[in-house]
Amino acid sequence: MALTNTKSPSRRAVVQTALSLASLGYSTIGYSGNPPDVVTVWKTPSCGCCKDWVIHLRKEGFNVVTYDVNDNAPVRQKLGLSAKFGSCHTAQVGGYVLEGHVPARQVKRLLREKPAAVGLAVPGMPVGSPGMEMRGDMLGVRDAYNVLLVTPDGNSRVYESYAAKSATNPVSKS
Ligand SMILES: [Cu+2]
Repeated sequence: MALTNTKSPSRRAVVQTALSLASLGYSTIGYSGNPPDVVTVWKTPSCGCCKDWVIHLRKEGFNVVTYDVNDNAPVRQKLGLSAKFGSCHTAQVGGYVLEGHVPARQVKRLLREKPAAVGLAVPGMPVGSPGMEMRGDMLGVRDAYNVLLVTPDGNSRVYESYAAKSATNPVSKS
């Protein structure tokens, strides 16, 4: 698709975005009936932090459908996301892929802004991300992490940065 030689750049950009979104449609994995606000999640049955992420999304108003799989890597691959972005669960919403503990706030922003992208990823499992909250002495602890916007060329850019936080209520031991 040529990006050059257009008389109306802004209009062309809108068309490009629409085409890119269409190419990322639900047909990629065979589910076609879900409205855009339904988040479909593939996770392993024993994954506790995956369940907690689903609870986070539901609290934030999303309808979530979950499927248990032995391994989410084949799903991730089928949805076109590189293993380098990999985490414990893979999801899809509105034609976008969500990988890992992506905060609901960025999912909502994604659906509002509708960028030409594969989706959002939080690689690994950062402590303190939604579903990865610590308890006890570690309550409130957060590792610094980035929410990545994965672009159609397979690269990514930072969509949101979360700074590290220390424990909110450290228990002193005497
Ligand atoms: Cu996890």
